[in-house]
Amino acid sequence: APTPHTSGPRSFPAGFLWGSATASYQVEGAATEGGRGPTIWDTFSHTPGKTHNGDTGDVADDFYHRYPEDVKFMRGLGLKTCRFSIAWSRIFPNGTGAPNQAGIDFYRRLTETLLANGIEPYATLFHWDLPQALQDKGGWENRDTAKAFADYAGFIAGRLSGTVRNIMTTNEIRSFTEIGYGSGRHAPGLQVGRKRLAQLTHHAVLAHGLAVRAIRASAPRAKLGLAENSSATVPVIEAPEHIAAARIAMREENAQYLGVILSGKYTDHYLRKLGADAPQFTAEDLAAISSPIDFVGVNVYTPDYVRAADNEIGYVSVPPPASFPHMLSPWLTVGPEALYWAPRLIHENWHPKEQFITENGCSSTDQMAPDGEIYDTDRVMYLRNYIANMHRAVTEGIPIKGYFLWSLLDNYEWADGYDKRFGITYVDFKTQKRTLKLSGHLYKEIIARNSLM
Ligand code: GBH
Repeated sequence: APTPHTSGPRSFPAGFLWGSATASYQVEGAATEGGRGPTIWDTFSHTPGKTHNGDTGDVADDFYHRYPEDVKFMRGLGLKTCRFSIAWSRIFPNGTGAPNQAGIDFYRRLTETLLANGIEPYATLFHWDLPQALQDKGGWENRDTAKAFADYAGFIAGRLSGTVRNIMTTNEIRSFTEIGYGSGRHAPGLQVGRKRLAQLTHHAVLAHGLAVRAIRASAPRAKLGLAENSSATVPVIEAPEHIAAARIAMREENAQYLGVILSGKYTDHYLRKLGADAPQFTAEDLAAISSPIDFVGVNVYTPDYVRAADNEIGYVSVPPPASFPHMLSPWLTVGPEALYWAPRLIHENWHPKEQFITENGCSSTDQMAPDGEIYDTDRVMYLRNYIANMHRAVTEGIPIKGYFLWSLLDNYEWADGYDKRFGITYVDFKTQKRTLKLSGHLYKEIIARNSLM
């Protein structure tokens, strides 16, 4: 095996955490086993016409049963860490009320198995699978959901404190609010309009903050953060005026998500833009929302190009032309420099102590060649270039401590069902057989050397 190094021109700092990321509903399956309660994704995926081909996460990667083999597989890749999510409805089948011991035991076994294989667990407490019982009471539109989340978070962090030291409260507040209640493409499939969307987004950031407080009380040694898909603003040309514009855009495009969480304020521009549709909130809410955290997780996929403009706010967005290259998912435009600019501009705006890239990856056609190999050379190209840009950020002193590739396995890609594969490992969904793709071999080499080649 190659010797890991830390001093070559393309190497990463010693101890850099290379990992992979997944989410409960996308991999676990066993949707009705172990006392798990129904979630909004069970309801949505079983509603005709909502997902590609009517696909559901009923079985997915069957990770609930196959995790012992899958963890061994991770170890074979050399992964140092694994990001997974806890299904709220396995712990509290109705969102609140009596806990379900079988659910707690599942995550205890999973995290013990990870540790026994030398892999550090990074747990996300909410990756979109809201208990249906809470949706029946209004979901994120109901402020009580924030309190219910904090209760669940404090409870499970305490119960797992023996094996789980690193916790992310939520995954992508921006996505589950905008797509669940704005466009309606994801569960619960609503289109509530701008005012209600702003208010429920406030409840979601409040849920994060209240959860931070609850976890500090129940698991004082935990390292806490969240995983957010910030808008990854990129200066269209790397010239000082456009860089300054991208810095402002980072602040304003993320004002109701990372911005309020890291600064404790909604920006004047955000509140002015919304006018009468601005959320109702108190100073106490803002204090809770901005409770200190230990790290910021950033999910990076696509660039949002901006340029300087002579207008009130100082920038305009530059939408990609129709010819712009993208991966198999039409939304996934290829802009490797997003993995340099997002961490840098987050650092320059809010100075979080540590950052992690909590997701980065892509969809590809992933056809199996006659020799049984999967030549996903486009994903190899994608990863090499994105990781090279992260390397630039690390080299310039942005405190990025680790990288979680999305995803270890092909899995249930939400409304796209099993049609879009994001794994570095191919999954035959008929047999559950796993086959490492060419991109998986690349990642294994990068981890072994702690360096790009
Ligand atoms: C992440 O979202 C998620 O955290 C993860 O669960 C997911 O599997 C992964 O990315 C890959 O998609 O279909 O036009 O409505 C990334 C941000 C936001 C990108 C929703 C896709 C849907 C666009 N995603 N967006 S559309």
